[in-house]
Amino acid sequence: MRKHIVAANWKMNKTFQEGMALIEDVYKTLDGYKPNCEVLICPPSYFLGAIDKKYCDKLTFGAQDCSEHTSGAYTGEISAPMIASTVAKAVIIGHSERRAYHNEGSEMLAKKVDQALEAGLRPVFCVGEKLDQREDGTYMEVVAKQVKDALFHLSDKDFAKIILAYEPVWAIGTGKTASADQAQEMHANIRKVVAEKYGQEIADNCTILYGGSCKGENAPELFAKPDVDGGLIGGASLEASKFLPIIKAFD
Ligand code: 3PY
Repeated sequence: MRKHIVAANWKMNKTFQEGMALIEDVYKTLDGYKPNCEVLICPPSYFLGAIDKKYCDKLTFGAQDCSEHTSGAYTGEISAPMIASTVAKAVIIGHSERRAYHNEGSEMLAKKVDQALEAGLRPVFCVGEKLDQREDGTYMEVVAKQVKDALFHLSDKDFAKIILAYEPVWAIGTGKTASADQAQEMHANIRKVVAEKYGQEIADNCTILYGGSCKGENAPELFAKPDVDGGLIGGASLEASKFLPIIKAFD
């Protein structure tokens, strides 16, 4: 059975003290409770070196981005090996905010994925269509192309380490959520595209998360869909009391 994951994308939120307190809060809310999913927390990278290993018995950690370079004169950048030298085991790559505000296209994202894999991190690779692409009916091809262009150079062994996250851009930070049926339709198509290249077994084992205004109220319906394997959670991951119901949606 493929892995279910509820992942928190804190984006650029929380001071160091607030972030450490939130990790402690999330950890405490899991006290005496065994989630039916992996709980992955992706805070701003500068937290990662300071996170106590004691949290890793219940939580896994990841970064929100990595450089496409290994090291060198790239002021402000953080490399995959740097991330991997902390508690982090994963890294989000290709979030629509990075694609939009930092001009990240498939060629660059493919290099970031290679960097992450080389450093032993699991890439959480984000895809998703914009509103006009949803409305003009091209959304399936758009998302299939994002998957193919950045990932289909990978070997079977490497592709098997990828976690995919479908985040329709029109549902990010807008309060709008794809309906559970819209998410299922897209996830099933992504899995089909993966199966055509890598075979049914790898496709069936690939975790595909839904992201975009996912919260406690809609998570149970979304996660009940057969091809939705969890969520990549923005705003609702910034308070333990809002995040916990999403984790519990797998109960
Ligand atoms: C959101 O839920 O808004 C996200 O972008 C999660 O990555």
